[in-house]
Parts: sequence; structure tokens; C-alpha cells
Amino acid sequence: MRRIRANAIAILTVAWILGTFYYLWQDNKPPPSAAQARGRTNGQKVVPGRLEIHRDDRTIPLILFNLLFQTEQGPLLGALDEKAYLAAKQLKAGDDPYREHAFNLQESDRLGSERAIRDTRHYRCAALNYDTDLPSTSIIITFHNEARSTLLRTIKSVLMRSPPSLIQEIILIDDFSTDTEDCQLLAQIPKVRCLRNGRREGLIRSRVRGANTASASILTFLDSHCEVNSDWLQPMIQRVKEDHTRVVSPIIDVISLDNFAYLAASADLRGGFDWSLHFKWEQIPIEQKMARNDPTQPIRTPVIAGGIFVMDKSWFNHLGQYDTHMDIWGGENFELSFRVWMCGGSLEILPCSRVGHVFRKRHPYDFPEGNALTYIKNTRRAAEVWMDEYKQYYYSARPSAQGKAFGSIADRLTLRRKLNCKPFRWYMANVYPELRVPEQEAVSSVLKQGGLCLETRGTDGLGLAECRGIGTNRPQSQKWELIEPLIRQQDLCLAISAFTAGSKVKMEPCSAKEPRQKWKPKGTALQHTVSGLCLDSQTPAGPPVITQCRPQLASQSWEPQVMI
Ligand code: UD2
Ligand code: MN
Repeated sequence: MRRIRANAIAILTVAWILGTFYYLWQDNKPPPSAAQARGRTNGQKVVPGRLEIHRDDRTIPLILFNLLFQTEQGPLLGALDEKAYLAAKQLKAGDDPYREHAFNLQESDRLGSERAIRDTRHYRCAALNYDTDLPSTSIIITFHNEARSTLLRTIKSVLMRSPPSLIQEIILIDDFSTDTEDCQLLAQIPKVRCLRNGRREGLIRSRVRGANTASASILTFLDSHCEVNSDWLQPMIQRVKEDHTRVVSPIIDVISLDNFAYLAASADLRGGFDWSLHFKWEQIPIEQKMARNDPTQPIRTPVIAGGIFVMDKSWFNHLGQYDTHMDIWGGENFELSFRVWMCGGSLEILPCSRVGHVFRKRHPYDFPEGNALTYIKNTRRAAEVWMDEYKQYYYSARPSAQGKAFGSIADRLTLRRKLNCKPFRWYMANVYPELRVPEQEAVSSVLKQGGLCLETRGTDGLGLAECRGIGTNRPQSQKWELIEPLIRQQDLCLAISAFTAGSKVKMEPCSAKEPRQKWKPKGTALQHTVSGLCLDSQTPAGPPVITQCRPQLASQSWEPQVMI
């Protein structure tokens, strides 16, 4: 009896301390200090540009909270023997802790599978209310050779910091990791399911596989090295419930890859990109920032970082899931973002939802086709399907993409037509007007042969003439845009008059579907794809013709002959 009373007093005391801390914290808006950017220059990986690093002033109450209300292991992890699971994969003495995962594994292991993290939201977020009948979600986490401690922490943070009724299931897709048990053992945790790929698929096809087996009406995607923060899920599900065409993501906080400190990311950022299709965090445009008088309001974003978002399952399916011909990593976030905006949806970042993520400086895993080629293939597919005439800027920003294989995009083009999506021009004008279009001159070029240039004459005539002017001073008649399959000058394109050798080449209104207008580079020559014949100046003064391709022929050699 005495023992019970003593316990009761102890609990009351702790509750009182907790209450005091909570009160102080409520009153204690985080100071607006900002630390400098730690962005990666290659841009392929994402680190929120500006970080606001605050004192960990809410950690102590959280620890107390955990001590009081969280079961030590108990039902949360079901039959999983957590200690054994983690112990089986410890770093050996002398091993480089960064080698396998590109983060400090030793530090992650030392932390254990759960810890208190600071609630990094704006203090006004805590006062918001959400519907009591929010639909549940399937959490989809794909991974390839993830560290056990980070993977388990991701799962545990979801189970600990989400209302249980909102978690329908956690679907793990083991993308052909070396150790099959990493995933299998985790399926002992209640609600956790494990699917293993029979071969390496990459994150895009893996997520689609997860989505296809998900039983909830809402999908939530997470990377395998995250920690979700307080009330992370409700704001996102609420927004999607209100309008199923919204695709929403949290502010992605930073978990240090060195010491695993949980750092608050700036709430003034959105997703953007440059023409080479490198993702970057950028400041919200100043007019929008000034119009924001409620810091809990969603932030419209032109693109999402890609890893952490919530989307209605039928909307995901209706919009064509992902482009499953994209491999391993990269580019899928652009493809999804363009598609969502252009086909009737919207993208937003919700400042009242925070999820931490370990941003790394390099990929810890291999790319069967090589990192660069894979990124080019994936982004090229996104550009070819969605960027219309703007893809020329992608190619001029990334000349190495020219001529690289990217597979067939027929299915995705059909999808775009079927969904009746808006042109990229609309996206530029309405979603991302801040993205500056490079000078037109930057991408037009001359078609040079010896010292002469191919030029148009009159309405449809062509011939070689002395090259005139450079850059902006170059006459319109000598400026060409080579965007495969077309060789273009404003609205007119180079076309053959017949499919036989010796047929004249002329100008006519462009149509990428017209077989007479289709060209491709062949060495220094330009080959008409259907006839297989090459552009030949034969008689310099007269119109060019098409003749049998002969690479050594000066009259078939054009410079620059690169088509994009
Ligand atoms: C970011 C995204 C990531 C993805 C990527 C572009 C965030 C926080 N992360 O890169 O989700 O959109 O940009 O593609 O926005 N994985 C596999 N199979 C593979 C390769 C990776 O399952 O072959 C898993 C990996 O274990 C991880 C996830 O995919 O859980 C994302 O990979 P990452 O963490 O290397 O990508 P990240 O965060 O640099
Ligand atoms: Mn990641």
C-alpha cells in the first residue's frame, strides 16, 4: 500500500515537472537564429539550404514523457527482439563508420532505436485541430542495404508519433538488400509487412510495388533513414482528405550525418530546380513571403524533394503512379511534380508537419548502369515527356544528355494525352514563373559547312551562304534549333520533298509527326531517319538534297551536328 502511494507521489511529481516544462515551452517561441547553408554542390542530393538551429529546449520534457507513457518495448515491437536485431550488425572495431552508409553508423547505433527529438514546428501548430475521422494511411518505405539502426528508428518513430488509428500498415520494400533478414525480422512488428524484390529495381519501381499492395486509401512515402516528429501525419492527411488532388510533404528537418543531431530546417523554403534538372531548396518568393501572415499555412511548391510525401491512392493511380522505366534513383520527383501540377493537382509543403531525414553527400550504394547515366536517363525521360519545347534548355544545360539512351516514352506520352494535361508553358507561367528562361540565342546554332552556313531564302528555299554575325547579331535566316527529330527555324522545319536519293530539301511548317521532317545525327552528318539518306549540299548555291550517307564527304559534314 505504501509502495503504491509512493509511486503515485512520484508520478504526480514528474507530471508536475512535465507540466511546468510544457508551460514554459508553450511560451517559448524558438528564437529565429539561422545558420549557414550546408548544401551539396552537385545538387543531386538535397539539403535544406538554411537551417535554423535552436537550443534543444524541449528535449527534457520529451524524455520525461517517453519515460512515463511509452512502453519500454512491449507491444510496440511485437515479437521482434530489438536488441538481437541491432546487435547482429554492429560495426567492427577499426571499420570506417561512414563506409557502408555514407553516414556515421557508429553514432546511429549508439543512439538506440528511439530517442526524444525536439518538436521543431512553429509554436502555433500545436494549437491546430484536425478531424477526428481522418482516414488511415499505408506507409511505404523502400530500402536498399539500409543500416538496421536507422531503419528501425524510422519505423519506431512512426509507431510512436502517429495516432495508431491512422497507421493502417507499414510496407517495407527490401530492394534486393544483401541481408534478407534486415526486412524479414522487422515483419514481426505489428502492422509491418515486408516485401522483397527478386532483383534490384530501384526506388521508383519499388515504391510502385508497395503502392500496389497498400490497403489504405492514402499513401505515405518515407525514406528508410527518417525520424518523424510530433503530429507529423495529421496535417498531411487532413489536407489530402479535404482535396484528394493535393500532394503534400512535410518540412524535411536535417538529421546530421555525423552526429545524428536533429536540426530544424528553415520554414521559408520550397522545392525548385535549375535547367539541368537538379533539385534545390530555394527561398519562397518575397511577395508570397510577405503575404504569409499565418506561419501554419501550406507553402505551394513547384517540385517536391521526392522522398517524403502523402498522396491519395486513387489519385496516385489515376495519374499514372510513377514512370517505371526510370531506374534506381533520381528524376522521379520532377516527373511526379510536373505531372501533378500539369494534370490537375497541386503540391504543397506543410510547415506543421516535420520529418527528419539523414541527408548524405554521396550515394552509399552502386548504380548498375552508373550514377551519371542513370540520372540522365531518368531526367531525360521527365524532360521528353513533360517539358515540351522547354526541354531544349535542359539539353543546353546538360549537353552530356544528348544522344544518351532513355528508352521508349510512348506509354507516358499516351498517358499525358489521356489525362489531358496542360502544357509545360502553363506550368512555367502559373507554377514556376521565377524559373528564368535562358536567352533564346543560347540554344540556336548555325549549321556550318566549311566556311559557309545553311540559310533559308524566301518562303521555303535553302542554300549555303557566307556566315554572318554572331550570337544575337546572327540573322534569323541562319539560326537553327536542332531538337530531335526536328531541324527548326521558328515555325518552319527542314523537310525532304521525296524519299529517294537526290530529292530536294525544303522548309515547311513543323510537325514532329511528319516522317519527311525527321532527322538524327550520324557522325558529323545529319541523317533523314526514314529514308536513311543524309543531308548533302552538293551544289552550294542551290538547295541541299538527300544522298547516300558517306561520312567522309565534305558536302555532308555539318557543324554543329549535335541534335538534342
Ligand atoms: C532524394 C529523396 C529520395 C528520392 C531521391 C530522388 C528525400 C528525403 N529523399 O534523395 O526519396 O526521391 O531524392 O530519386 O526527399 N533506395 C532503394 N533502391 C535503390 C536506391 C535507393 O530502395 O536502388 C531507397 C533508399 O534506401 C532510400 C530511398 O530509396 O530509402 C531514397 O534513396 P536515398 O536516401 O539515397 O535518396 P536521397 O535522400 O539522397
Ligand atoms: Mn534519403
